[in-house]
Amino acid sequence: MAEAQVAEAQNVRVDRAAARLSLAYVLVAFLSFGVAAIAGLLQGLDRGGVITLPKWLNYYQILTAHGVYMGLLFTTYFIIGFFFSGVARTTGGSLPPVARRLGWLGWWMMVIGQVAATFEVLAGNASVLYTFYAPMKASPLFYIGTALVVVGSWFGGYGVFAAYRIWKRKNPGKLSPLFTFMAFATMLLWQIATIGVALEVVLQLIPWSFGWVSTVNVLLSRMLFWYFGHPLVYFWLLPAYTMWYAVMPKIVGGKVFSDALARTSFVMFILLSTPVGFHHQLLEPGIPPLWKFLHVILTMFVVIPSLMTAFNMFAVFESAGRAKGATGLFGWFKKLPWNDVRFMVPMMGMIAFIPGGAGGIVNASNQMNEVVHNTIFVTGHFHLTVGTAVAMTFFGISYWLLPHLTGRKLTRAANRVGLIQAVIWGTGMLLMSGAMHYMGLLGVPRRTAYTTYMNDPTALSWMPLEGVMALGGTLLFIGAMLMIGMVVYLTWFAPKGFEEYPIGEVANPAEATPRLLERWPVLISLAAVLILVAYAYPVIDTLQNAPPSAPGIRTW
Ligand code: HAS
Ligand code: CU
Repeated sequence: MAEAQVAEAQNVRVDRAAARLSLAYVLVAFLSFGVAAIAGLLQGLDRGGVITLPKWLNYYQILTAHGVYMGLLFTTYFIIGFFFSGVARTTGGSLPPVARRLGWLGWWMMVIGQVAATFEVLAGNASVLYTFYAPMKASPLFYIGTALVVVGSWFGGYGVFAAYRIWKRKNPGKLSPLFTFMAFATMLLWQIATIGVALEVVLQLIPWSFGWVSTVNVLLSRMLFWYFGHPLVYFWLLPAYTMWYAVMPKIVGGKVFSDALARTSFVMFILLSTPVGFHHQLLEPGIPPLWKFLHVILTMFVVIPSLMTAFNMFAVFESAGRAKGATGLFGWFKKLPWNDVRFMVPMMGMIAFIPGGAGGIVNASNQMNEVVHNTIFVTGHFHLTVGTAVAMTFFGISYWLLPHLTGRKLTRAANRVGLIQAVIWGTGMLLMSGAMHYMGLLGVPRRTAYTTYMNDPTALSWMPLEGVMALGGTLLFIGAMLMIGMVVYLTWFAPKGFEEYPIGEVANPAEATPRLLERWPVLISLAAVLILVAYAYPVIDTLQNAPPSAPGIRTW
């Protein structure tokens, strides 16, 4: 590409129509985030024994709200909004009309579904947590609402697919832009993943909650849930990885280390994310141990693309630093733009992902899972992964994405507040998640309201740690409110101007990326084979030899 073209490509601005769509998603994401943060604060203080919730507000009700709003709504809206903007940015600045229409349709479906589900949670008809484990039974409207959110997110995905296909048709034989490829791959993973939860909700939970059938096959419902539940966590992670691979190099003044490596890691996630669900059910009776073991092995394989990502990031940071004159083994470290909120916030997320990922490997290790399963160690694990690595990357993205979309500038003052926000969030998470990991090893259960277990001395000895958790949670709440303030400022009040949408250039454009990485029919078939190997026998076994089906219960 000629110099002038490169310069032009760098300054591509997402056009108004695409920006409005993207903004609609991102703003609902942060609205949901704010609600989730309030629920989080209340439950942290209640569990820590600092406050007592009023009679009309149940701990499990706000725990459900927190999980659904943070885990399902904040993430999904943000991801789709971010992807639409980046696809527009890397395919010429706009979205094809059909992609936008699909995007808006999806947005409306999600909003309607969200309102319905929220209504039921507030009414106290759905305190079933974000995993809605049967035989706990919520009202039909809760399941219908959440199903509508998922179907809406499919339409967001169809919008991304449409933009990708139209670009491909206009550029025959060319490799798609890296960002657009990653958005496509992630939404494809989401399609594969959500088959499980769609089957569970439509075939099992909705008919059962209406009373059309009186019992539910609990084992099958959980299998279908975790078929979805694990790739769900990569649906959260891959947009963060998209930022790390495709955007971060530009921010640190470096280049994309290897296009082929980046795409290979995403393809590995498509293949390996799904056939691993039993690592959430290692202690569940009724699943043959051999199949659990197979899922454990495959889980260790799906760690590889994350290790590749870690390698890639170090390579990007080191080569960027060396290009700026860094010497010695760690000289590059000092050359990183530590005062730039666009770098610093996602970087804190990355650092948190090292212990977060290590904890995941502990969880997945068959025998060690017996120690940590159903303890608050697991809660600590996912607050480091989704609550820190992913959330902080999303915060970091917002600092440039929002002003880019609204034609404003990220000011120096906003940059400084952003850094403070990040330190508060990071400290809160360190305290809360650190306490959670430690308490988990002591055997403290997860998903429990405040209790002293009839003043049992062991349980009483946990109380100071519960206090640390509550303190961390309070800091997180302050960080969340600051973040909301920044979102409002950057969307409506920051000075007008142009904020760059950073997209990295590939270091060695001459290095050929294997074409196989975009042969979707081949890759989807391979994924299907792995899913059949991992799930066909256990599902058939469960259908034929299921333990007695259960009637619904309300535990709250
Ligand atoms: Fe997990 C439970 C295993 C990753 C989220 N996980 C959960 C739950 C959630 C969750 C929400 O095997 C709870 C579900 C529930 O409610 O019951 N998890 C893993 C494994 C990984 C993993 C093996 N989890 C994630 C990610 C999540 C997430 C990512 C969200 C985004 N997880 C489990 C298991 C359970 C589980 C069991 C069930 C436990 C039970 O018994 O219930 C792996 O994917 C992790 C691989 C990651 C790495 C880290 C690589 C590091 C990188 C950063 C590099 C840093 C740089 C910066 C470059 C190996 C890429 C360096 C700079 C410096 C200055 C040093
Ligand atoms: Cu998992």
